[in-house]
Amino acid sequence: MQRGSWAPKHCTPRWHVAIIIPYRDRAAHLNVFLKNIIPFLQKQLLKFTIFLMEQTDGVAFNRGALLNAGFAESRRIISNIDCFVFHDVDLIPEDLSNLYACASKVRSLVTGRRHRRYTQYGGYMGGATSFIPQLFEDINGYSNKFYGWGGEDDNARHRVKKSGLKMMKVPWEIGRFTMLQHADDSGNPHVKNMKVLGSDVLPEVDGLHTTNYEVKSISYRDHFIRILVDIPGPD
Ligand code: UD2
Ligand code: MN
Repeated sequence: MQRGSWAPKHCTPRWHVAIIIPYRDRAAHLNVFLKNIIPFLQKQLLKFTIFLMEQTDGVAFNRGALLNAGFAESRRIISNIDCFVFHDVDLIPEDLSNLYACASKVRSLVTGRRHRRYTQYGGYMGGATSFIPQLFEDINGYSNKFYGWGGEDDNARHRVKKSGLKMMKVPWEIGRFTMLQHADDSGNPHVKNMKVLGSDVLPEVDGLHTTNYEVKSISYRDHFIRILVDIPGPD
């Protein structure tokens, strides 16, 4: 067994899932998240490894670049991961039948928050999404150009469409999550020109293959692997 991974003992798991968490300065959320997600994934009898992709201070938060770095680094550490779930730290799944697995299409695992339905525009990509590695490569990952809150999820929707791929979402009833309360983060100001950028930054010019980051440290914790990365500021 790889360090930092978990697998069921009495059956052969169908997937080895990497849970990639974009993260900075949300220790209270991380605690609650881990307490909930670990038993949840264990009950689903998945083999899994959680990667906490933590961005150093100084540059506005960049969720897309962190997720790209998480994809690349996790594959470098464990070569045979066959399913990726990109997951906000503040979302707790409420229904055990929301299987954290992959399909031949991009899957959005989130449909609503508690009893509220998210605005379900087609291709909603926020919160938690699963990809087999080939699909993530097909859309060239996320854009790296979104510094601050917003836009990278809508841009990902354009990338899926532009690459001729389809998305699926889990049924409304099982895709409900609790979102932990939070205020806006000072290191995560709203993205300017979100709409323009949302449709403009396309997979041909920017994404997984152009992600620029420097790994500062990798540490193995009890149930996850923390990777601290420096992301250079916007050009
Ligand atoms: C929505 C989306 C999220 C993302 C974001 C826009 C849902 C449920 N979530 O989240 O996926 O598209 O809009 O960028 O639709 N984070 C930190 N530290 C920070 C800032 C962010 O750890 O200082 C991480 C953390 O994992 C957080 C995630 O980034 O859950 C998304 O940021 P948010 O929770 O502030 O944004 P929110 O809830 O509007
Ligand atoms: Mn949130």
